[in-house]
Amino acid sequence: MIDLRSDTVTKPAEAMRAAMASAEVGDDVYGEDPTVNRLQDRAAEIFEREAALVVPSGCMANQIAIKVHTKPGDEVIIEDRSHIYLHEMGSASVISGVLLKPTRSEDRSGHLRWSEIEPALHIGHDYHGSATGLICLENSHNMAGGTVMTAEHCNDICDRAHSHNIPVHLDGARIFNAAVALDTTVGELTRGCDSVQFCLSKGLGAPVGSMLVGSREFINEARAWRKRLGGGMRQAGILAAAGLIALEESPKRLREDHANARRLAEGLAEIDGISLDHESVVTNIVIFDVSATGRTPADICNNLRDLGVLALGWDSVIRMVTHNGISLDDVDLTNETVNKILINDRR
Ligand code: TLP
Repeated sequence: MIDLRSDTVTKPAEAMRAAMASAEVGDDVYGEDPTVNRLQDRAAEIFEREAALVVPSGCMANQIAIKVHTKPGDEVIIEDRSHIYLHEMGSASVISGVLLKPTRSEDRSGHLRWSEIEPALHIGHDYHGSATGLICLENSHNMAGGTVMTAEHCNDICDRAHSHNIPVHLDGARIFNAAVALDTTVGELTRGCDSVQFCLSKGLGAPVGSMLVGSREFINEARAWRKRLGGGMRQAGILAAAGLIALEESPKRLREDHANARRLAEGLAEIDGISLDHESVVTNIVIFDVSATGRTPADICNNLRDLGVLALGWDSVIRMVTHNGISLDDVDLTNETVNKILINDRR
């Protein structure tokens, strides 16, 4: 099977499995797991922050950040196709008692500009409204097709938010993809944000885990919330050993995933009935519209599955994500398979 459903499907490399098998461990709830501590120190260093924390998943990392930054009744400004809004099961309302204020970015990239955030702000002492307690950003933007936000753009939002005493959290599940695409560092790209979550278990290829980075004070509070939410793991060094390899080694090969995604997009864009601007594909996510084929995405995905290709479809679009388990040959075979299915349709 050529599995393009997500970069979450990656399996740990041999080096990761070997490191996991021999990892030095301790009880991380006591802060005594040396491998976890090494991973946290390295993440803090790479992101140029005071501290970092390992958490089981990206969802938990985002939810802890929202909890630490806000109080119940606050409003959180967020792009309306972001993961926190669409795919975290209303957790921000359940856990933090906040309202998410979904705000549409009119830019194709899906990245909100300050001019779009400003009208959504609630600041001051309006007795009726709920106050803006946080702004959440996402880089790369998954549902907008892995699009990237520059450091300048991100800093502009952070500076203006901070001038109103509003913190900014970045869902950087794929921040390393964004940094590679923009030829910069994750430190540079996230400097203005008060907290960042990034995933070890997506394009970086670790089996489990995400990390939060921020100030020591933020991370101390985040550690307490991780425990409350049941995320205090014991000999987590077994997982952190794979995480260390993901952090140190995997960013070097993301360029390959991006080149594969671009080639996939170029091939797909040539197929009748598919609408896709391949120039907009700069990381590892390809989203294309199939309405003009007269077929539903679910139907096309079922046909693809029968021919050995897995993809995700919803509304009028299909998403394909490249990762370390996808080769150039897989990409070419996928393009041929989509072409075959849609050509057969036209006969
Ligand atoms: N994204 C998954 C699905 O949940 C949609 C995927 O296949 O892309 N932030 C962003 C931007 C994400 O894309 C995801 C996962 C998460 C957070 C959550 O990470 P996990 O799955 O580790 O909780």
